[in-house]
Amino acid sequence: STLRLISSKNFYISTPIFYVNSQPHIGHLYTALLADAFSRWKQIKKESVVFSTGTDEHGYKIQKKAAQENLKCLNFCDKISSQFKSLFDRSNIKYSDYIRTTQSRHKTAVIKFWKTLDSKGFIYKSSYSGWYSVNDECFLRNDEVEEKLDSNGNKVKVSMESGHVVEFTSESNYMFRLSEFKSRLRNYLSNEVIIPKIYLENLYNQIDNLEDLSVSRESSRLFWGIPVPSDESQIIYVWLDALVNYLTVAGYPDKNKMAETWPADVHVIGKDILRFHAIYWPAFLMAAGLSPPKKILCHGHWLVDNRKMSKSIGNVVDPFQILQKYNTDAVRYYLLREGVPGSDCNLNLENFSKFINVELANTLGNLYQRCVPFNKELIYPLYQDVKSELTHSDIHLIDGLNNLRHKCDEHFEVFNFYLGIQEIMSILRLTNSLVQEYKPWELVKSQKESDKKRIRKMLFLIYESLRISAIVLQPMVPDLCQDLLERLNVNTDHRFFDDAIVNQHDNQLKYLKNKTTVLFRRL
Ligand code: ME8
Repeated sequence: STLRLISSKNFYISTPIFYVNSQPHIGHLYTALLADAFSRWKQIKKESVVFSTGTDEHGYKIQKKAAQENLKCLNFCDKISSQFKSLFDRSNIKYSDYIRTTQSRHKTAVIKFWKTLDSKGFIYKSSYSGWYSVNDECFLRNDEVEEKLDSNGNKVKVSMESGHVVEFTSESNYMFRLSEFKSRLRNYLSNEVIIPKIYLENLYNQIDNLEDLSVSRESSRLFWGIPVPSDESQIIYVWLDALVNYLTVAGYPDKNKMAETWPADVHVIGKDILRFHAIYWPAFLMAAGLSPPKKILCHGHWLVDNRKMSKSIGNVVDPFQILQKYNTDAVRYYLLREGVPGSDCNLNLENFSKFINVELANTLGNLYQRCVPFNKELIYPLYQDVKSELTHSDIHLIDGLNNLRHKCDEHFEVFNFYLGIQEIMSILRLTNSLVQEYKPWELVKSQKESDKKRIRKMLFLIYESLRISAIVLQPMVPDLCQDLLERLNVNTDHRFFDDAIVNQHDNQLKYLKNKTTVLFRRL
């Protein structure tokens, strides 16, 4: 076992670190949920996982916001960072590391990383003039800006990508030799790094136009950040600073620690920050002699009633509010059930209740309720008791149940939680319709010996269907599944991938605990 410890690498999954310049919204929660559900699935498959999330706390926007609120930068960051943390705690996001870029371990990592890039000849000083977007903290080429009218009717230049106003700036900066990485980046991306594939094409176009990248800002303008080692007049570019968080979590620069975690297995991000993760970050890592991430999961944005969430429209959804109104599992279920990573998703509160009521309360909850009246003796039949009586439809259901974990795995491994959920619901519906044919409301009153046999068989199927579904539903609705598995009296070490198979060798008595209360209340 010592050998295994030394050679085994953790599965490393991350969310972006979130800017503390605004409060958490439903989009941030979605990203964290995708990573959380994935991480839980890996754990169900008995892999050891490092799952990081946290906050991005340096940069001009934050410096400005803190000043507006009359707070010291760090105090302002503490305040917002703790809101993200409590959102994640409240939502059952089971991260293993919460990183903040203001932590000293992170500063050490950034400085070491900068020095490595510098010593390998990838950084040079140059003066820069061009368009700068304060909001996006990036420079833009002429062909990346356009003219627009602002709310007062004045002509302004804006970034075509983000729509944020840009200003013409001249300053002296350190540059990173990004343009040297074109072919290595193309090669890297050709290895199915980006999931889903649809986000790839646009990246190739961007690589064709790559120029060197400014990686510092004059500290006269921006003080809230990590100074360039040996040149205090410059602050390290917030995106370089932020991206290094993934290394900090992996224990960089400690090689022994890193061996357990690096390279990252998957960075989960929204489409707005794909360029930073799929172009800049791998290039930085290659330059530093480190491996780039194995996969990048990119997802679309949440719209609210088909409109972009924005403060000016006033339709930003506060996740705390919906968590309060519904419950954690309902919110998790809805976002993962309705979210399709390869496209934008639409939040609609009517659909919200519909999914929860139809699928969790009815399909799952009612199946559970079906077996409650039969639970008088508290004893459930074993496979041996029923196997000689199985019909074609019973066997069809059993086959489906035995296959379910593989179907889920296929979908969950590429973050298509919605498809896995659909498989689970479809097997639960199949169970429900089979049970319907047994006419349980008649069976419950019957004293006939032949009916007793039917009851045993039906209960066996219900029990196994509930147990297996609950195991594979754990990543999405952990509390509900824990409750259900406890009612079904399933031991905590039997809630893993390999346990999600119809039990043909069991000799333990099964019974329901806490059977009388409703499993999942309708919204
Ligand atoms: O970009 N729908 O932080 P950020 C879905 N600090 N997801 C959304 C969303 C929406 N409408 N809006 C935001 C930053 N997101 C940097 C990251 S990483 C080294 C540094 C999610 O607070 C999505 O994942 O602006 C997006 O990528 C992330 O929040 C951006 O968060």
